[in-house]
Amino acid sequence: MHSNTSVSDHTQSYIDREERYGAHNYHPLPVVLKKGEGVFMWDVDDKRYFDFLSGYSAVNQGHAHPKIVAALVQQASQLTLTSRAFHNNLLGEYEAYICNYFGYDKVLPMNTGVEAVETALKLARRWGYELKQVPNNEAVILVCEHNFHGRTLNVISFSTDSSSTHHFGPFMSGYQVIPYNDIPALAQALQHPNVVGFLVEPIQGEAGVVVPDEGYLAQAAALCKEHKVLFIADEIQTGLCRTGALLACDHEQVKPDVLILGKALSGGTIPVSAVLCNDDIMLTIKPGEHGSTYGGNPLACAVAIASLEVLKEENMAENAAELGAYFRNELIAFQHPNIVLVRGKGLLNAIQIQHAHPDAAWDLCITMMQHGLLAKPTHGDKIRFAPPLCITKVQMDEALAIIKKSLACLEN
Ligand code: IF1
Repeated sequence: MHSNTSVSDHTQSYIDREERYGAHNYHPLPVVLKKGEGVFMWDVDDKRYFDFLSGYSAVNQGHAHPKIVAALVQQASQLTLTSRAFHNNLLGEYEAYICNYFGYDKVLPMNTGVEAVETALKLARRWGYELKQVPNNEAVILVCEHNFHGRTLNVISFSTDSSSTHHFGPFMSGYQVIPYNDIPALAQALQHPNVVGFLVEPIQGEAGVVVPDEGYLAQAAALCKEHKVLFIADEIQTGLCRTGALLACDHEQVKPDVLILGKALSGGTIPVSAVLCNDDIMLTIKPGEHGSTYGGNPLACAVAIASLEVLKEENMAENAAELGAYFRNELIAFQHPNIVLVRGKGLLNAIQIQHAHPDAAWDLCITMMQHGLLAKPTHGDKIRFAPPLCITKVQMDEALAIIKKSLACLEN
């Protein structure tokens, strides 16, 4: 059953050096990549692969997008960092662009996704104390079971995944975990007067692309409004056209009180994240009370503007909706006995494998790798399929053929 994962000596030499000098905080597939372009990556032996992970939705625009790279290179030779001790000529342009793009009064620029999540949580608490008059240090933020919002100590404080929390305590208080996709549970939790926010992924990515029932987001947002609680959408993975709309919340016409973006905000070039909300929330943070060395740096501003422009210029939401539905329908119609579930929205999809062998999903990923497609299991038996949103129908058909051919490895 185990696929032969022998790799070339050349590839193995790279892997061995990482093993010797790098932290062992990941278990990557045995592939060493050196180049990316569009939906493809090439390894050190010049073998080509379809990228069906897209850097966990950071490379929505495709690898080495010419417009984004051009913006990066041009600005890199001009000015990369002033710090926020001084103004720069790009920050205001970027702030105006992204605020008008998503329809909010203001943006707080950060770098990684988890920094934006932390920023959103601080804003919710500050808003709670200063506008909702919650007693100091008693704010509660609701989060969902099986959430993934990043890996800082505060954010793992409300993780329900022991691999994220074991032996990292003690943890931050002020969070209440409720079941995902459960309106009665949310309604019950909102009775608590000190609740200031509800942090939610519109689709739970890491949990295995868990899509909530139709109407969940709209009902949750309405309940939050009714109880004067901020609806905080973590669209770091689901946003920026990945699910077939600009934001996953758009599928239900939900406008989050606080919108968190990251990953594809830079098209997979450098870490760029952002929190957007209106003045009543954003202006609760005063000068000197929050920030980051690289937050809003001119290089990030230039790259983010180009990355956002590309999404619209190349109709990536529409393409994700059309080819995502095609992908799911093709896999469902294939009716492979070991595929017990196909789910997702747009080009954020996953399959669930049922097989006597516990490593079946991993083995399938190894086989797909050997046939030229890269994807990775999540939570054991699920495999996420998330190609760049620039994928064409012809490329999708070639990728589907690889997936279908590789599934044969489960049959012996
Ligand atoms: C890793 C997971 C995905 C995210 C959502 C915040 C963040 C992420 C919804 C934090 C980041 C990344 C982290 C990356 C792998 C990947 C991931 F497997 F870890 F869980 F996508 F599902 N909110 N997700 O998905 O953003 O600080 O990383 O920029 O840790 O290996 P970040």
